[in-house]
Amino acid sequence: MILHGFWRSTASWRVRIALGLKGLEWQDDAHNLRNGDQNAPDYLALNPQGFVPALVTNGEVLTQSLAICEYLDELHPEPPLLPGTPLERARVRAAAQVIACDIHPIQNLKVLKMLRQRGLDEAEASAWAAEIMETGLAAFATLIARHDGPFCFGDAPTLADVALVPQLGNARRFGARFALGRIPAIEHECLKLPAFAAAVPEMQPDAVPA
Ligand SMILES: N[C@@H](CCC(=O)N[C@@H](CS)C(=O)NCC(=O)O)C(=O)O
Repeated sequence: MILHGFWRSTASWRVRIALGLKGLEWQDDAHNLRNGDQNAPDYLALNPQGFVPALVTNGEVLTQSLAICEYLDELHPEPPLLPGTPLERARVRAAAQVIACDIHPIQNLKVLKMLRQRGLDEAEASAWAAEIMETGLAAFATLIARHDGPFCFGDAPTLADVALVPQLGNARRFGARFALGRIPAIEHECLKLPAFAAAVPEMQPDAVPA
């Protein structure tokens, strides 16, 4: 499998965690988003959205990180990323989508670039991203509050944790406050697991030192 990604991309990070949790091996093909590699014709042929990640497996190209994670989960059911009942699965998917559908898409690189083109300066664009993350993560914390830990939904990581941990990395980058409810404890617990620890941006071959 080839994972087209970028070290600091939170969506690529989600897939790295899922691959790691499943004990799968893959090769990285890095595309530097800062240089616009995602818009090169060769890459657009893989993902016309100009987004990473894309996973190439058995000659097929898969896009959208959550769809990729669920594909991996269906092919490699252990350990499961989704729980056993429809109700529990709906809850986990809802939490993951708070991040992947309602937080991340409105503060990603493309959107921040558009805001800058429309006159926001660097500080204003960063403040936008931080505010989106703070309000979204506050809702996420409330959503999972009534569930037991140490992970978002019980004693094993799910798709919700796979989405959460990378978003916290992004929140940190933009100075967003996220020490809400169980969130810091969940991050701490996840990072004890090798799959989460190996997936952090700084551990990736294309990482650029700060
Ligand atoms: N919903 C997509 C989002 C993908 C996405 O936004 N990727 C970002 C990096 S995290 C990207 O490639 N951005 C390039 C750009 O904004 O130009 C997914 O989950 O895969």
